[in-house]
Amino acid sequence: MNTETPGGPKFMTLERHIIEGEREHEGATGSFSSLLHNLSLAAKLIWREVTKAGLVNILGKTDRMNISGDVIKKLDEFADQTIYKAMDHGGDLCVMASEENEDILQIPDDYPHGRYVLIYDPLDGSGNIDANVTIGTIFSVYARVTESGMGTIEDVLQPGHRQVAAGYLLFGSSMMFVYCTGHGVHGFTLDPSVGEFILSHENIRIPKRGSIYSVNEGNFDRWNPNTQRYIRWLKEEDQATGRPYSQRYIGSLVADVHRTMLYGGIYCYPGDTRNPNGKLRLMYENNPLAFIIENAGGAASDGRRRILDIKPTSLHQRVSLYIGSREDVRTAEEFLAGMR
Ligand code: P6P
Repeated sequence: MNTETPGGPKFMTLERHIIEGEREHEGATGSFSSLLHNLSLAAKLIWREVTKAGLVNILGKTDRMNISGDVIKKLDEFADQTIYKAMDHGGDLCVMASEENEDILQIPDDYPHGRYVLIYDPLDGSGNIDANVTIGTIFSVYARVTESGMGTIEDVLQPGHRQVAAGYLLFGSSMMFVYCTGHGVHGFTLDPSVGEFILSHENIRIPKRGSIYSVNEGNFDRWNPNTQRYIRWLKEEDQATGRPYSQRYIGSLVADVHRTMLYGGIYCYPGDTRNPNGKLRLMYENNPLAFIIENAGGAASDGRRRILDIKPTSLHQRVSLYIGSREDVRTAEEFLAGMR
């Protein structure tokens, strides 16, 4: 515990933080807390395999592709199954949806059905697994819209502004659990010696403008001219506006967005001539990260519309993403609208 500097982050575990959050909601049944607790257990189980990757036969590919055409890695499959099994019997959920599965995932009939919906990307950035680069899990929680019983696609296809919570797990030099229930964004770092997530980043706030941009410039020739002009503008010399920006791109969305939230700047995945709506999935990636970034004081758009206002039309639909510091996202939107 940090006793030298009074006023530093209080010594708080994720469990305690969840319980205190529950107490602020009159009439809370504890179901939401139970959901988050079970998710934190799944996080530790996935982390245990991620740290062993390379030592046991958990690396490499399966012979399956997901609906989005991505080859499913063994660790993807492990993470997907671990989350489902950790969450299916708690009685908190009426339905789930995973980026690795084409359709919604029903709760087994013999388990109770609850009032929440869990949508998750079990292991994002999995192309980096074999190279030991940071990867992550992204999750999103909604309240069901149907009355009772088995959840339906209607419970899942909700606009992002209806999320009641969102978060991500970061498997990097240390393991982090970052989440938001609409009252600030809080990061917890796993202390493996006690197996507890300890509050390490309380109430994360993103700078209103940064000096880092994060995009795969390999796609430059396929972008539309306004997108190309924006990225060129970031690289021009102009001390008055803090340019040129530095370029950082890990190729793991969770890691790139986490850095953007802490340091400021912008992460972009633009549409292009090959993928007009970009590569990232609205329900599994853009919505949860937009909910988090907005709660940290930032912004997230598809270049024109606020991500959280987009009404989803299909489970795996892709949407371009510009996410980060509020002023950086606004500047990007001005270029994309041809206003600059
Ligand atoms: P590209 C990983 O597959 C992912 O979904 C995100 O984690 C990452 O930001 C993006 O794709 C990388 O895509 O086209 O730059 O390799």
